[in-house]
Amino acid sequence: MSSNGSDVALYGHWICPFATRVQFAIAQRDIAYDLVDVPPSAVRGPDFVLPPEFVEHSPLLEIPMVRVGADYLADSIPVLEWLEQRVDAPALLPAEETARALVRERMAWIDRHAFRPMIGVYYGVEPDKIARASAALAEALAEMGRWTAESGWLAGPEPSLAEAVAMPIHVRMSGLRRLGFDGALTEEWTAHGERCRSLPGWAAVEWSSEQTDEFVGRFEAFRRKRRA
Ligand SMILES: N[C@@H](CCC(=O)N[C@@H](CS)C(=O)NCC(=O)O)C(=O)O
Repeated sequence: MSSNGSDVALYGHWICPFATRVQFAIAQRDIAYDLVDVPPSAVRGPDFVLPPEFVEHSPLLEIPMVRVGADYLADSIPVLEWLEQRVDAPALLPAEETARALVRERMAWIDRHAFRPMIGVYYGVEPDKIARASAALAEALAEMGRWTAESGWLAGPEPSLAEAVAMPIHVRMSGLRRLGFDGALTEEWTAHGERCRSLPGWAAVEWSSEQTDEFVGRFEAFRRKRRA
């Protein structure tokens, strides 16, 4: 049992950007949790055995999955929302309806317009595909930078679940660069990244240079294999 009366476990892995969203939110809200390391299938060693409760409760066998007490849920954005309801801790979703709607709209926008091209950059094999994903990502990050003009944050006056959804992009930016992301970043987006680094949740998700190297190395190997 944690100090806030909940009992939370995150089934995830550092390299998974969807798990990073949830881990950031949990840490930012100062929720005590256990981390159960479940690497994505491409990263699992041959002897890795999936925890039985993960097999039972993650319908697509995807991380992140979260347990609160005896209940389980998978899928990052629903999990972020669920944790807001289930765990009594500082909120990242505002109480007021209009403000809440803005956060939700922006989470969905980031998922579609920034996350997809971000994944397109590192899963890209052909240079023209990588270049197209890169241009789309740069455009999305410029738009997100514009959202921060007023308050410094993506959706309202405080850090919110929109920050949680976007955080993996900041975490892996230097890796994305090495994998071919060549878009120009706006000052607003870069300043948002700096602001995010000062949040308490950042330390839980930040990558070491070894983690960046591993991320880059895995996707370089993936490209070599595909091109062979
Ligand atoms: N829509 C899901 C996507 C989660 C997802 O794609 N997770 C990947 C790892 S990054 C996964 O578990 N893939 C299955 C596998 O590796 O076997 C979410 O937002 O949580």
